[in-house]
Amino acid sequence: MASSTLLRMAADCIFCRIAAGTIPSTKVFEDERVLAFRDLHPVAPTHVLVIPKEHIASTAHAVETHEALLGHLLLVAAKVAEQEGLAKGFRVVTNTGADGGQTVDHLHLHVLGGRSMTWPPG
Ligand code: DGP
Repeated sequence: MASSTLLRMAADCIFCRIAAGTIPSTKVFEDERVLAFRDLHPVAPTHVLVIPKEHIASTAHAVETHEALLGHLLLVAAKVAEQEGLAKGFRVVTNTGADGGQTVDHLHLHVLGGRSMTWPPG
């Protein structure tokens, strides 16, 4: 295995297992560093999660060495939105920690679209 594909994984992390392919998902985009797949409980007509394959628990756990990866995640979110035909707009959300509403402790971007979003979020 190439060293670039030796990614850190966390035991008992659902999204690490999805990234490894041991839990199935409906993939919409994948490259060496990230995976995008449809959310199991969509809250919008389009609801895709974009995750790093490397385990990072949340935005709050990201460090300087993740800078390029974090930028890549956002670019992939935009690519997914284009691929999904969200020309009228979309929302990218990353819930962080208990008060942020995070339920899966593996950093992920929600790409939401296909309907008009409200503000402020609940
Ligand atoms: P958050 O609450 O921000 O941590 O978002 C976690 C999202 O992950 C939530 O919208 C539901 C989704 N989710 C949880 N488990 C699975 C799973 O096994 N497969 C898929 N596709 N999505 C999942």
